[in-house]
Amino acid sequence: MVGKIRKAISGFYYVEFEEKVYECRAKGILKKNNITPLVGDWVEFEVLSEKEGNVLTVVNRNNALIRPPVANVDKVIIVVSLKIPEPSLLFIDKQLVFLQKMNLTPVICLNKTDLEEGKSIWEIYEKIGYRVLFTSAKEKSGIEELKKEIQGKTAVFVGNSGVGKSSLTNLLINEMRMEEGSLSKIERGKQTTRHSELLKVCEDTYIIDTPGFSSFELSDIESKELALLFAEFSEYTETCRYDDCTHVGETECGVKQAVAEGKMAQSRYESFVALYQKLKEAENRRY
Ligand SMILES: Nc1nc2c(ncn2[C@@H]2O[C@H](COP(=O)(O)OP(=O)(O)OP(=O)(O)O)[C@@H](O)[C@H]2O)c(=O)[nH]1
Ligand SMILES: [Mg+2]
Ligand SMILES: [Zn+2]
Repeated sequence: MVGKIRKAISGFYYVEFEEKVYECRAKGILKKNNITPLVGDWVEFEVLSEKEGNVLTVVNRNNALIRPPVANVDKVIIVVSLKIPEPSLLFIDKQLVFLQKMNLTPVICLNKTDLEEGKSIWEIYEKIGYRVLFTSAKEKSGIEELKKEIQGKTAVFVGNSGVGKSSLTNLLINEMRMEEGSLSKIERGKQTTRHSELLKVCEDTYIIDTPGFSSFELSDIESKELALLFAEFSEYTETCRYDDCTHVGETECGVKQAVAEGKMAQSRYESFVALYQKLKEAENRRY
């Protein structure tokens, strides 16, 4: 039998199969092969009783994120709070680098527009070519746009704690379910999310609500490939004096020039340098 993992909590996997959920443990073979099942994974499992089972194998994944640990996502929504908590551009840029590396193009959702406009952040990312949406879960604005983004997909909402992931998730689920008129509304409490959970919105549409996190390590990325993961850099690197320009110490650098001429956002460059130095330090420690 093949089911989908809806939730993973302290060694238990909640596997959905034909509208029923089985509480499963992972069989030893998975641990031996160092495979950790993730929320969103399709798994082969055996039924032990009415409500229990064992996960036997993980079916091939399309992709797997590390932070948050989820698999088989079609769409990543980076939720940013425009105020309370204050947005961190470095955190956004780091997320973008990580997702670029994974070949996933995220949507940036600027939430809490009732508290702050956020036009300047919108400009930075819209200009690079990212899809940037404005929402207010409080005023229920921008929800239509968000709906269109996730329709027919498995979408994961990521971002710092308190930015509004769960609020947006709940709104979307209830609105989309009402339109479809089949599944019942959900009432989830207003609290800090502790576990990632795959929620069925309506036919073919799922949302994974995840716990917030503010720091994570960029692993498996080398300092010298970082520039390639900053989407807009390629427009400017042609005019770098050296082919192997790091865009950090060199003076005749197309990227630096673009910043000086106001073509590229200063904040993006600052994020690049901060992340580059972090990666470099880690590399120096390793070798
Ligand atoms: N003013 C305002 N408050 C909002 C908005 N969206 C969410 N909030 C509030 O912000 C707080 C945090 O919202 P959550 O949806 O729990 O945030 P979260 O991202 O799920 O947080 P974690 O589960 O801790 O990661 C709650 O008090 C919400 O009511 C919004 O658009 N405007
Ligand atoms: Mg939450
Ligand atoms: Zn350069």
